[in-house]
Amino acid sequence: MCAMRKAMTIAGSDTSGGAGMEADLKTFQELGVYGMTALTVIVTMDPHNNWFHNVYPIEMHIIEKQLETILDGIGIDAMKTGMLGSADLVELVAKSIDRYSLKNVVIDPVMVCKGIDAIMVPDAAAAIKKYLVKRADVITPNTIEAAYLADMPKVNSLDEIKEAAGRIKELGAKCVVIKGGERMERDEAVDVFYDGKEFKEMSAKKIYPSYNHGAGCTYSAAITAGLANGLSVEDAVAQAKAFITEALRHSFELNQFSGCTNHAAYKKSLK
Ligand code: PXL
Repeated sequence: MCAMRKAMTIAGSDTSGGAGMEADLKTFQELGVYGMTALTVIVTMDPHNNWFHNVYPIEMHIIEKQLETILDGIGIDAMKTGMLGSADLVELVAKSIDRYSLKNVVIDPVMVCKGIDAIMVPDAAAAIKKYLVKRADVITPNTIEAAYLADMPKVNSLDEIKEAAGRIKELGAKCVVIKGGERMERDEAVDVFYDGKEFKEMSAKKIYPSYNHGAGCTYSAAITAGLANGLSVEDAVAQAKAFITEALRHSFELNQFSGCTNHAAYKKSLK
């Protein structure tokens, strides 16, 4: 018999396959972790209208049944959140983390989608700040989400990223990883890791063309898989950075609107 580590993602389905639970499951698989999903919303893209995203929520009672299946029925070694879509669902996730004493909790506070920098569902974002930040072993905002959580007008420079990481840590997250990403005002994509003791900068050269749809989901899923496999937070984040860097180096075009990260690239690079 083989002891398989298990991880759950509470996330939306990206029908185009690069982000959301599709990215999470592919990443879990690549890192040898058994993945399970509680599906929150289905996102479709309009090929006739500039790839416009539509979001279709799953009913709450169905999400509760999915959580019951996984948490009462099976059990997990780590979990992550993705697009939650409503304040009620954020509260349900917080209650489930407490009720089942869940460990290795990675919160990807998805509030914006590529190309749109406005917070998509303000009530859900406020609930993430109130209920989920303090329950996170690791929280992985991008610079827009970090600015919202840290209550700062903008987070673009390295100094601003560090300031935001400190503020988010004060809200109760155990460890903060802010993804500098392509929005950063420099040639390198710098992520900042802060566990309350020291700031660690992890930088990689920006890659063009940037087919980076799903990069945030993939990165946080790789951290989750590392934790499920028993790595320390620091080692899980370092492995995830290597995973996403390879996935971006081998990213590919999906169509004229979008291109996504290559989930298979990291494992191939090890051969
Ligand atoms: O990358 C953010 C994101 C998260 N989750 C789902 C998505 C997207 C972006 O399209 O569709 C389901």
